[in-house]
Amino acid sequence: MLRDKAMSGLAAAGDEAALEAWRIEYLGRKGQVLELLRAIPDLPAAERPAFGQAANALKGELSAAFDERAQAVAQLKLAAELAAEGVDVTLPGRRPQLGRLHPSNQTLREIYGIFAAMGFQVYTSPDVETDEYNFELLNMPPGHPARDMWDTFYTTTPGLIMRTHTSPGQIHAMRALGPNRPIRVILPGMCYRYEQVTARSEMMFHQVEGLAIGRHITMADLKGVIAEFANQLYGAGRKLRFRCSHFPFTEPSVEADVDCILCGGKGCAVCKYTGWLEIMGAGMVHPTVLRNGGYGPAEWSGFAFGMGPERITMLKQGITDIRYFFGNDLRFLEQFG
Ligand code: FA5
Repeated sequence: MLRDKAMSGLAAAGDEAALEAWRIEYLGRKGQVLELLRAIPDLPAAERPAFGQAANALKGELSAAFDERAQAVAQLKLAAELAAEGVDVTLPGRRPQLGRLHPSNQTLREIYGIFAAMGFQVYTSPDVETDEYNFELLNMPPGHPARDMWDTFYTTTPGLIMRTHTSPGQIHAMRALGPNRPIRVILPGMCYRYEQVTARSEMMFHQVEGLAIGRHITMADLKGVIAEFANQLYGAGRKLRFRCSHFPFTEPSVEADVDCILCGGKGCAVCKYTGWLEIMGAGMVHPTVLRNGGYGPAEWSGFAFGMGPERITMLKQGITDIRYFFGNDLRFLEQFG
């Protein structure tokens, strides 16, 4: 009778509070089972053993049933909690935002690939330069009028500047890799110029310099390398032309043009109706520069060139304003992936 009542009470206890009330009621110190045990001494002696045994058995049975029920109730509670905070697997997933290469870096990698196939290694040199490397060793002593071609950011440390072009890397490369060995390197990096920022000109932009030094290098090698590069980067069959130019660190100096990739040479707004697009400055390394790099000009010769990947990217992608490149506007950057 007591057992049945206790068991059905236990089955009905659905939470921790009800379980605790049940435990006190039946198994507590003043609970009904201990009451039974306490009543033993009042019983006739002959009935005591059997009664005691039965009461103890009931106590054991109810304790075990209690433990079992407590465990079941705890599991139900956990299941309810999980269901409440659970993941709705039917919701559509959130697409993770993928990073992508900056358009300048994409062009840089393309350039590295083309020159790597022609045996050019990448060599990097510092963004913060000395006046000596940026100008003097490149055949522009203090006061040389050609320095005006590069408006310079000076630092508060005398003689220390932000490099205005990657050409000082030519001297670093020759001194590090020479003197008695041929060199074939490209030197990519940021350049800084105290310039009016316009749609075509930034004050911070990349350049990729090229330098080849050897015993029998001629202008024909320069032409061949640039023609191969132009065909690879802008598509096969490009026409190339060299125009006379001047850089103090090359002699002779040229500027290389390709026929306009947009109008095919007919003339359009991008090529300013000339049919040609300038792609780089270049020339044969000046004997003074060779000497400053540790190479004797009687035995060694070389060519060098310098190009701007942002301008190249603008042409290839039809970007009309260079200021987008470092404006950090995701709407622009996300278009290139
Ligand atoms: C030079 O800086 C020379 N050092 C290039 C050179 C190297 C000539 C080796 C001979 C031998 P220039 O100032 O023209 O040259 O710059 C080279 C390229 O850098 C330009 O064709 C252009 O693509 C890029 N560039 C120059 N100024 C800017 C600017 N303000 N913003 C973006 N790109 C620029």
